[in-house]
Amino acid sequence: MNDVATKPKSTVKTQRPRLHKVILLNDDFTPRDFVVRVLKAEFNMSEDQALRVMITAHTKGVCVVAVYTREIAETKATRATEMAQREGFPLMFTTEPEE
Ligand code: TYC
Repeated sequence: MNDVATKPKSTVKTQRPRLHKVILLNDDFTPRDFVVRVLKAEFNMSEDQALRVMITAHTKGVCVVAVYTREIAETKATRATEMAQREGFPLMFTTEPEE
């Protein structure tokens, strides 16, 4: 048996990092199949998931793609936006902190 006095429970709370949303914005120029291709490539989505997200942004104007810690969300949003810029499309991904 353990005869060492039990440590009092710590009152220090572990802080979980705040999560940030990656948001896909609609535009009138980027082809639908290119949006799907970017979502699959950068966010590891299936064809089905990517189609749903693309159609939601297309009809509502925006769609939350995924949530990550801040640095990962920003890196993915930048990479996905740059992928479009290289092809001459105005497709935009932004990030915002979750409440
Ligand atoms: N609206 C674009 C079109 O009609 C397709 C599109 C969908 C673009 C979603 C961006 O986030 C977007 N070609």
